[in-house]
Amino acid sequence: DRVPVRRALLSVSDKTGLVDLATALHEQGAELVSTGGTAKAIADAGLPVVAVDDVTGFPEMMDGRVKTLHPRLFAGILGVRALETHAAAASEHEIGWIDLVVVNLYPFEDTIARDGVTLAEAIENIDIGGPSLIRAAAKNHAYASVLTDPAQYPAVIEELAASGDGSLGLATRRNLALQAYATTARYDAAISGYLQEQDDFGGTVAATDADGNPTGETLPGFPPTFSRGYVKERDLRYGENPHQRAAYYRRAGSPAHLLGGVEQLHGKELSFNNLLDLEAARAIARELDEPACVIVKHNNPCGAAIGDDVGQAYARAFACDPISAFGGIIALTRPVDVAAAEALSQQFVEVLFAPSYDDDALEILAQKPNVRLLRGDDAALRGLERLDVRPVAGGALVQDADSVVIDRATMSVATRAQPTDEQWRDMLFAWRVMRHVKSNAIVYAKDGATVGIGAGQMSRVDSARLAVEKAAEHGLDLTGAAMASDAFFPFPDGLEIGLRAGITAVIQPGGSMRDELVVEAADAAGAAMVMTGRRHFRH
Ligand code: 93A
Repeated sequence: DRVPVRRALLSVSDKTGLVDLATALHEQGAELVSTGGTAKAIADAGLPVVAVDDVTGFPEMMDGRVKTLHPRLFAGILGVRALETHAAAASEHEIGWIDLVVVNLYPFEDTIARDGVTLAEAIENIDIGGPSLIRAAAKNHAYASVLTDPAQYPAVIEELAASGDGSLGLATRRNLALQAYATTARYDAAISGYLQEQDDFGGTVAATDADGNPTGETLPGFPPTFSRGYVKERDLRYGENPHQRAAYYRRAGSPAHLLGGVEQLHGKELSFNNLLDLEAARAIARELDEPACVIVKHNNPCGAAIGDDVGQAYARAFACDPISAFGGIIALTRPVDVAAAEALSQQFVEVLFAPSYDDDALEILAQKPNVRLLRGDDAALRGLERLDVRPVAGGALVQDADSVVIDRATMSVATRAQPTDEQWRDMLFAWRVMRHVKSNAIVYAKDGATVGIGAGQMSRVDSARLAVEKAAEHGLDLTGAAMASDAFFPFPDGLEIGLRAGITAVIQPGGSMRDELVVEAADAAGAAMVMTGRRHFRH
């Protein structure tokens, strides 16, 4: 099951390691066939090389768009050596077998990662001949081998030398074929992902109003097929539980760093759950322009607050639910100073995420060996995640991310009482936090800090009640607080729990058949109610 490499086709954009590989192939007697730039690099190293033009009888043409797309090459790769008919066709058309294809592709991902790249430049960097060669050789791995990455060369050079006859084994060829298809799959996924984010590529859909009637406008649509390539960035020790395997993948075409640009400055390796909760904490922190702190446990916030500085914001976020905050994942929106570091180091923190750390602050925090200190600039990420994808049996559900701008101007007051400026501030703050809380979500906020969070209950009334009970347990007074509800109150009962606890302002989408009763309940208590017209479920 070993195949000696007698003839190799080399066509590489990344010339790293090329000369070493070509030398090894030449030394064991293989003929080298190559495209323009690659042939030049091989010839410059003093090795004999045949130009593809001399094999195909065609010049490379159309600015290199057509170089290797020729039956002399493809038949040489794809022919089944053991079949007499294939062998006869090969000799009739003077086709020589190609036993090894070495190709790495036009750097599409690097191209689109460059600032200011145009669509035309990106398109010119879509490799056509390369993936075809790779796929052909991978298909015919019974006879041919395929290399797609300089990192693969050393092991192959070693195997060629060790074999004695310059051959590669079946296990190697199979493994290389698998890697080859992963490479072309990722390559096309990067192209598809890129085009997906360009205007005018997803077609259009007819816009409808809330009742489903066409408005006459058209909107950009989702592409007919949804494909996104992911590339493994690192293995994780385990998943949500120790018996689950796990890894972190980044999207093909996005830069090769952790989670969109996070740097770990200190502490243990990040776990699967750390990364999951960090995502939740950062999403809320990105909503808040002020100095702010968000503490997340199990993907829900257990406290969030704005303040004069992040130290104060932390203290107020922590006060919302000090018991749950133990071992929390914390995101801050401003650099960490000494005062904040001192406050934070009083608690058991699993992960701390901030735009930066003052030197002295870092020193204080780093005294704890385990706390994972992360630095990341999230301003650049705002509004970047456009799609929300969730796997379901046999496929995935895809929707726009719920990143629509929260704008007071689109909201209306439904009660006799008009909200004060402070009530507006607390309602809007609660609203921003609330849309990241699992439904049914109820958030109570006062003076720019959450004072009660009811998350993930199957009944809205339970979320409203649990948050009040926890606030009482932690000695928090809801008198004068604002209440936010992610969807309308179907009955007044949920709202009444808040009103009895002392809230004086409530923000909710409205739109229930019984809105009138709900407004009546608010009016009876003298509370102000704002209708947003837009709900924020997070199931
Ligand atoms: O434009 S292409 O898609 N047309 C082709 O026929 C073709 N054949 C190989 N690009 C093609 N290639 C690519 O050229 C290879 O995948 C490789 O990335 C590059 C090597 O070109 P050179 O040897 O001239 O540097």
